[in-house]
Amino acid sequence: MKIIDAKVIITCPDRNFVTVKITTDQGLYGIGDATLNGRELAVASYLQDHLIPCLIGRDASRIEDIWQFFYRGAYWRRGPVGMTAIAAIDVALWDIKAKAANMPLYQLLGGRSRDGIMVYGHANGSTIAETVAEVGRYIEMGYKAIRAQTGVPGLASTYGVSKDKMYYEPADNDLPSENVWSTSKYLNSVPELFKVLRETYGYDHHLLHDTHHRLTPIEAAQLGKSLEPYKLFWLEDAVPAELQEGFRLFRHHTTTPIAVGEVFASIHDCQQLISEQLIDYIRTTIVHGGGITHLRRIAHLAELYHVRTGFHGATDLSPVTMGAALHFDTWVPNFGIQEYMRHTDATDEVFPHDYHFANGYLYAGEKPGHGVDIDEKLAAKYPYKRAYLPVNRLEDGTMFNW
Ligand code: GCO
Ligand code: MG
Repeated sequence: MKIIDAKVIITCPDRNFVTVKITTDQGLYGIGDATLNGRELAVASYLQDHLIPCLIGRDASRIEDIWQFFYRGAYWRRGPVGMTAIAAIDVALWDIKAKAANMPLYQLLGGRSRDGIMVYGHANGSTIAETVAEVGRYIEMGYKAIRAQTGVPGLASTYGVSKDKMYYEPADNDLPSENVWSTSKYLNSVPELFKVLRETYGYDHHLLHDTHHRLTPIEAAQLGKSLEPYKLFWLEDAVPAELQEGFRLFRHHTTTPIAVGEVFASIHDCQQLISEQLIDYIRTTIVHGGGITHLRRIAHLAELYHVRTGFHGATDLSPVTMGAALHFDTWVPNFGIQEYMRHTDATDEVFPHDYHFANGYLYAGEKPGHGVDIDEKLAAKYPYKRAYLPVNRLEDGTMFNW
């Protein structure tokens, strides 16, 4: 089965998405997501200018060989731009293989391990009272797990808190907007949120929180400890993880479960975190971690060390990633949870898909492949629009982590 065409489609139905479409001489095609928020055109160029010329004419069924060709063959390995480009091709090829086998992708991966995929939604508000009300709205919608973020008194804006609630959009400006951050103000406000949430709703629902890489290991230890009475499902990205051994200090001071990894691009970014049992959930997902072929290796390593998956699923990951992730989640033995931020109607129309939400679970569809398509005519109506994530400064003006 020869690859006769491969192209990159860039579209902006409320936000930018980069998609790869690969067509074979047997008339089958597959699609993969290549969206890297705020750096979309770099991945598009990497694909168009460097990978696609090498792809035409290859046998579409040789997924592993093509993966190795692009990974080892690049000489410069593992960066997010390259790994996102490889992931897009990999997912498109798995889509083709599953279509050729006339099977939903999860069957090809090893079959069903569970009935539904537990997801968590994002509740946020500028005050604790507003966030508590939002969590209530998610409980009413049937969610079993909810991430809660709230505004920090004294800070003009906070990560994860948005006006448009359900469709929280992380990239918000043509050039990066600047936010101001104070760790001490933040650390004083978070435990109160979870105290009120548990007093209001009890302990039947899973609650999660994302710190977005803002703390040092000892600050993360303090936060984890102060949240212990509220039994979080996880505390996410408390510490930036370039220094994997830095998690030892954090880990040894708290029993709050730890999640990290949405910005990782390969197994080498989390090998120590996993093998030293410094984390409980690995968040690296298909689009930024080299596709299904590479995520399988991460999941298998994680399984050895009691680490479960908790795939990133923000709105900047397209429905194509969500579809592929749900098939992976349906199969993977050490599944933990799946993030689910809803896409807008315009995005859903450009990417018709057969997964659905019911009662706090998402369900992968039964169509052959990963079940997500792209409406190219509609996609062409939404041209690329530059958009960046915000950046962060401390109150004295020092550049800090977003
Ligand atoms: C999450 C993430 C997002 C990221 C975004 C960056 O947990 O969903 O932290 O909010 O900031 O995906 O592109
Ligand atoms: Mg996050």
